[in-house]
Amino acid sequence: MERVIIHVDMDYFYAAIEEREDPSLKDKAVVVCMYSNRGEEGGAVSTSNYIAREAGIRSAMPCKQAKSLKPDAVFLPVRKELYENVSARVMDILRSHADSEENFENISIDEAFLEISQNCGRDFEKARYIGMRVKHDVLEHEKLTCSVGIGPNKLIAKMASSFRKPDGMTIVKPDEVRDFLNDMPVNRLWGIGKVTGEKLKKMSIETIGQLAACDTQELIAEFGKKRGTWLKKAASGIDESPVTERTATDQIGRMASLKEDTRNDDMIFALLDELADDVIKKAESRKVSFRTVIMTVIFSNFRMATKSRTFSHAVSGKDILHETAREIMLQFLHESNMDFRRIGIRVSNLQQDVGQKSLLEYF
Ligand code: DCP
Ligand code: MG
Ligand code: MG
Repeated sequence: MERVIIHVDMDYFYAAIEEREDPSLKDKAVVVCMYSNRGEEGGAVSTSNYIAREAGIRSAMPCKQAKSLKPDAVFLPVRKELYENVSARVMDILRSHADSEENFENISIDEAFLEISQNCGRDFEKARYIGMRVKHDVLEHEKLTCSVGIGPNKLIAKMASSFRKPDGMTIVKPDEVRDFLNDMPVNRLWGIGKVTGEKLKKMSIETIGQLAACDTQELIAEFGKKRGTWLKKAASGIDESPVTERTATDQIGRMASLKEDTRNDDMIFALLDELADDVIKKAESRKVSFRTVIMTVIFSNFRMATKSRTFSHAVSGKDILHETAREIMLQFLHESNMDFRRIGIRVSNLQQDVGQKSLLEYF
């Protein structure tokens, strides 16, 4: 069955956030630096805005070198926590456009895949509209631009999002995949690094089209079975990997949208109980108890709020989670008069339950 997948990558993410926070930076070259413990001299460039990139400044370049390329650029230290908070809010906006919770995959601080096959009825014109909505929502709520790629799989969507940057959107329909890839340099294929790129060059394979035309056996002989087969497939634009949320291993959580934006207690608590039940089931199957309950709500204006409660000891079971979740939810309801859009519940500070047998062994 054909799929439709969106990849979103934020534009010059850290530097864009700094520009947003301080509008006086707008027309200046901005370089965000990760300073090492040797101070300003030893740092490397995390990212820079597009004005700075015009001067040749690139990520991972020594800050010293960046300074010599553009002495009048504004150099700022990385503020990771701020960027992580912005990222979490952006991800919530993006997630709300995916077919469902499970059809969303956050792959880095500024990137995510969304499967939208159902939402667009597998129609790439409707997908274009969803892509525009995504860009619009991110800009409206976070004052940041992003670039969007839409394709029949993750590989193509990912390569499409970097095709036009910043603030771009590139759609590659299934029958356009071949042309899209054909003349691209082989090292632009997502997943090909320096080493593979150089090996291919030695084999006189310069473009993705040439790689796709290679004999699979020849590639297997050079790169091994797994890698060789992957190269052939990827160069042909084939990628079957699913879009799936990677949940943190130290947390168990569920989040879902309400049927409509609402403050209705019955609707909110019904969903909350359902989510809590799922969380408990997962915790029980992993045989863990938890000490912390965290609740996240997203309001109708996409603002996000989080509250948590930590117990002095590990707890488990449905009753305590339901009770805690309801208490926290009541606080949210008291503190705001906004409608709720999504609610999430997760447990952390997990502890492996000690079974009977191991208890005996322990003593
Ligand atoms: N980053 C970093 N060090 C790197 C690369 C990236 O610290 N070597 C950080 C800073 C970036 C963020 O990760 O803002 C996202 O990385 P991207 O590769 O998506 O780069 P940008 O978002 O900055 O720019 P672009 O507009 O090219 O996506
Ligand atoms: Mg980016
Ligand atoms: Mg990125």
